Amino acid sequence: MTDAKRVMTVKPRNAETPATQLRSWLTPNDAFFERNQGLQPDPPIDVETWSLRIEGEVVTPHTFSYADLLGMPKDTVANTLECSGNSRSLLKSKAAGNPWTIGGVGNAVWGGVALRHLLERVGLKASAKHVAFEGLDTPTGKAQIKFIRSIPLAKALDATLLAYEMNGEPLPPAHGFPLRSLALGWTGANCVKWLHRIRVLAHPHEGFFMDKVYRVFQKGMAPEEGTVVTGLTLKSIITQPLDGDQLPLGEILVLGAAYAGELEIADVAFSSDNGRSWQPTEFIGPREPFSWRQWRHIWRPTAPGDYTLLARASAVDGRRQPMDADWNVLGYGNNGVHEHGVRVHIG
Ligand SMILES: Nc1nc2c(c(=O)[nH]1)N[C@H]1C(S)=C(S)[C@@H](COP(=O)(O)O)O[C@H]1N2
Ligand SMILES: [Mo]
Repeated sequence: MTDAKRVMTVKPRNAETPATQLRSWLTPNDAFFERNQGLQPDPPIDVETWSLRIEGEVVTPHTFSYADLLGMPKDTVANTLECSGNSRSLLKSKAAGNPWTIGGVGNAVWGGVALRHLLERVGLKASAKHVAFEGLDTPTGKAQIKFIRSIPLAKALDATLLAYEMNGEPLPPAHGFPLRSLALGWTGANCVKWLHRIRVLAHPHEGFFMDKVYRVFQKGMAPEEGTVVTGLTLKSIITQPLDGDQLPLGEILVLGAAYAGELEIADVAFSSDNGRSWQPTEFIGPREPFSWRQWRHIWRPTAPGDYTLLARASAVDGRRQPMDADWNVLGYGNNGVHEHGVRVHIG
């Protein structure tokens, strides 16, 4: 059963990828985490009747069909997608939200059209500043608030993909079929599924999913005063061995991944003595912008006992993963080294 997703809520569906499925560079589509504020369109959207409308601060609003998009220049981009709340349950002091461990993340190769091409087609007015994305999922809760998120125009033009393929297959219904946005290197909340409308705005979109959540704030602050989540935080995870494993004394292959969104990982250090000393690790697998690096280390414990294993990533700009997470009310961006420690028993 270790390979099944861990379902946290059923309606809407929120489920995380098991650590065993985070050991390869590509996360299989059927193991990829699911995060939903609303209900997935059921039955799946029909591409014959579906369309994508682009309007707002544009010169010529336009409606694109699925065939129109397939006919445009195709981009294929590897991108690690992570939920802002990933690792929340590992925080030392509790934060509200889905209790993710490390599995609210995955890496895939996405096929689609750069949003820039569509924005060039419709033409931008001088007033264009933000780009809002709207999906076709059904809102839950009494207030019936749609999941609408906007990103700055610069990000929309530089590094945003409208994806219709995931790991070489049509985008699966759970991940936004027929089309989703991907603000490359940014948290999942900036990557709207079941996309059907894009509005170019003169200002950020205002609404629950912009102003009350997906912001980093402290107790006593209004959520609106917090900063909006954007790029993934610099982080490493250990995917083998698993927390609580009992292993015989001998050589142990330690596996993990490290990622930092728009920033490249420089190296990952490993400790088996709770951070007193550090050993280098070795990268394995592809190196692509916006994607995690897989790493490994051969650990040779010399005595039986209980050990805490830690991994610490550095980025090319010299930044290092913090030893302890910066706590915030909604528990976003947990990248603490200690929080991600794995305890094992040897012997
Ligand atoms: N339409 C829509 N898009 C959405 C969401 C949603 O609830 N509705 N959830 C967002 C969040 S918070 C995350 S983390 C990612 C998760 O993408 P996945 O389910 O494909 O892993 O989708 C994002 N896009
Ligand atoms: Mo998320």
